[in-house]
Amino acid sequence: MTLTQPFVTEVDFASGVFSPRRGVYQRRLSDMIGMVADPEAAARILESEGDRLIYEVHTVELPVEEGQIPHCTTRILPGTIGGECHMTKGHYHARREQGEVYFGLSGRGLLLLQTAEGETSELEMTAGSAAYVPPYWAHRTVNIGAEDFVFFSVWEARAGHDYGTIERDGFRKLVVLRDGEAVVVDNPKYA
Ligand code: S6P
Ligand code: ZN
Repeated sequence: MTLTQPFVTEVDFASGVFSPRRGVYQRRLSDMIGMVADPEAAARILESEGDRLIYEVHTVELPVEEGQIPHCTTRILPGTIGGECHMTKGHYHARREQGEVYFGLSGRGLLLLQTAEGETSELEMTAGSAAYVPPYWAHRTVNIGAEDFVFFSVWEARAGHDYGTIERDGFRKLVVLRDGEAVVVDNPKYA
């Protein structure tokens, strides 16, 4: 066990930026090819406009050990890929029994959840929403507004991330823009 020193981070609600800056990573269109419903549409955008930023994550760096509580912000930019709203990759926790809490900071989002047994849930999030991701639910967030959607997450260090299951099977539900409105539809390609 490491004795971690207490620390405080200032969070900008509009952008999710941490001060002082700690860890940051970005996911661009090229990182999302295996996750979007229409990879050909993604390839066309890549060709015509380049590798657009889809989301970025500001995070603290903590040892992966029992009792540590990682936390981060995620900023998802507005936009669509082949009609599908910008979203995170989505994952199960590698340790399925670990849950998580999300807190909305700005913009409008949908939190998509699903279980391996086939249950699904969609929760709307805005600034001030505290959403609970219970154990055993895969989770993905989607920007359904015209501004950045920014939220804060808190989880247990040993939860880990399983992206492979979602990359292989997809999510059961997709969020697409129809006449300017985000709607949740069944994913015709769900394995
Ligand atoms: C971590 C938590 C979030 C996501 C982040 C990016 O357990 O659920 O911090 O990591 O929103 O999404 P993803 O699906 O690319 O990890
Ligand atoms: Zn998670």
